[in-house]
Amino acid sequence: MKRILLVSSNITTEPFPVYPLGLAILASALTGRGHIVDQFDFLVAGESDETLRERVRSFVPDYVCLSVRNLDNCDSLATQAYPAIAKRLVDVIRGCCAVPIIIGGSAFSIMPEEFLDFAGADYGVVGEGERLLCDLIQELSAGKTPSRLLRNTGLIPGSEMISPLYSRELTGFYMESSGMINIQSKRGCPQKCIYCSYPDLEGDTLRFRDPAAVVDDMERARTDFGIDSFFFTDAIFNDREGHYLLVAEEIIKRGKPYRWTCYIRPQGLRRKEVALLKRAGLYATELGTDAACDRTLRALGKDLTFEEVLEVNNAFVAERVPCAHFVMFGGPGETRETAAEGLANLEKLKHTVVFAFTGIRILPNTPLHTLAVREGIIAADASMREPVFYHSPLIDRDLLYSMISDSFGARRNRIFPPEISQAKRDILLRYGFRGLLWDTIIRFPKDRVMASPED
Ligand code: B12
Ligand code: SF4
Repeated sequence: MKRILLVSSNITTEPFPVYPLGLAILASALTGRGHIVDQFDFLVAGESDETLRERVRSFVPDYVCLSVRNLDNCDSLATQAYPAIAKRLVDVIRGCCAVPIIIGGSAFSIMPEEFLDFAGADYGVVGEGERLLCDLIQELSAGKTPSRLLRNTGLIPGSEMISPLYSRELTGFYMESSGMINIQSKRGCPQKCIYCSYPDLEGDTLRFRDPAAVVDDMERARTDFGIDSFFFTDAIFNDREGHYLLVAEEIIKRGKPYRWTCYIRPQGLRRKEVALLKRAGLYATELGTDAACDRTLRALGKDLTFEEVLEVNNAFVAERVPCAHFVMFGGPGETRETAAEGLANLEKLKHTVVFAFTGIRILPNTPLHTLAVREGIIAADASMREPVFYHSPLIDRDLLYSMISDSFGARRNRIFPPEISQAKRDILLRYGFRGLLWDTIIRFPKDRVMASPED
């Protein structure tokens, strides 16, 4: 039995602070192997190095595990980068104890070799960590010398995925700051969008948890911590096989109401499915629309059409469930014409919110990276740790910026540049609202009296 301190390094509060679910899963796995685990969150600790030092000194760990979620905020217009924080925390931990430091998490796993060297941790675990971390600690405790960087040889089947062990201290903070806790009903994504690292992180086949186990986790969170609001962190909630409908049915069957939200791929979802999700507690959803016209959707490998996006939007409006579209302009193939076509298309999306971004964060091991190398935008061996964005060479960036700004105008439900959304959020937070918050902007047809003209 060892004493293991888990540390979340994520301090990003935009679009809202997110519960470190990875930490809760690692805590569950390690506790299951008989270890004593403590969960520390640098954001909850007010980003205080001294508080971390105190926790290390008082807990006296045999191992410290650092979780790194984000590389940056993916906003080309107001970039923030986070790897330096991970490095700083490694230094702080080293300065007050001499135990092995193990690093993992999505940001780390996107560029493990480079990140391990940069942060200076002792060991790194790539991808899902619950099994490998337990094995690594067993080996180290047995005096063996495992390799510095460990990779999974196979992915954990859905039926063997374990429940998270939420921490009281952390749930209190996140319910207060963002009004929700995270949960996962599956892993993996079979789509091949050219800029995306999710299939690399989670695998390209869907691995489903038992819907009953998922809802058991929700019930336990309510019983233990009074939580009834969740975000499903699945890469795509509405999988083609329809597992998501089974999860919704299971929630309904238990007869206990929850509020929850998720990420939806805007394809193949009709009013019937939306109605079921709504009955199960879906109160709003974010749509991975990503591009605004068929040419750019195709260039991004989205495998969907704008007509399909429109149909899904209309299904949400018909059921009066707020939805928001996230759209990136300036990707491969973007020209003045496609931008104009895309902006005209977005006007067809009624009773919704649109968040627009320009440029696409280039991540290693993606087709976008290969394209950017081919087009001479980056060198093949360039470090991707600090954010580099793909901007279509076929349209001037300032022109694109003003086209989007002019088209969106001052409308409350059209958000560009992305940073203005935080100012709007801050106002709502001050009034005591919690959750996604953009959903409070939307007015459906019956609410016309309160609607702003553009709705
Ligand atoms: C759901 C999600 C969201 C939701 C979160 C909602 C919520 N309430 O949580 C929303 C849409 C709001 C969101 C927002 C953002 N996200 Co996001 N998000 C995800 C997603 C799909 C899943 C994250 C998750 O919770 N997974 C489930 C948990 C269990 O997995 P995990 O944390 O990775 O942990 C496992 C392993 O990593 C590992 N592990 C983790 N820590 C450690 C530590 C050690 C020591 C070890 C051994 C192992 C280990 O073991 C865990 C269990 O298997 C990932 C992509 C992905 N597929 O991973 C992107 C992802 C994490 N997001 C990303 C980004 C950039 C963001 C934003 C900055 C975007 C933006 N500008 O708004 C914000 C930041 C939010 C914040 N405050 O941090 C990036 C981060 C990397 C990067 N490019 O910088 C990712 C990887 C997507 C990507 N490829 O770009 N996100
Ligand atoms: S963008 Fe969404 S649908 Fe496309 S590969 Fe990534 S997770 Fe899958």
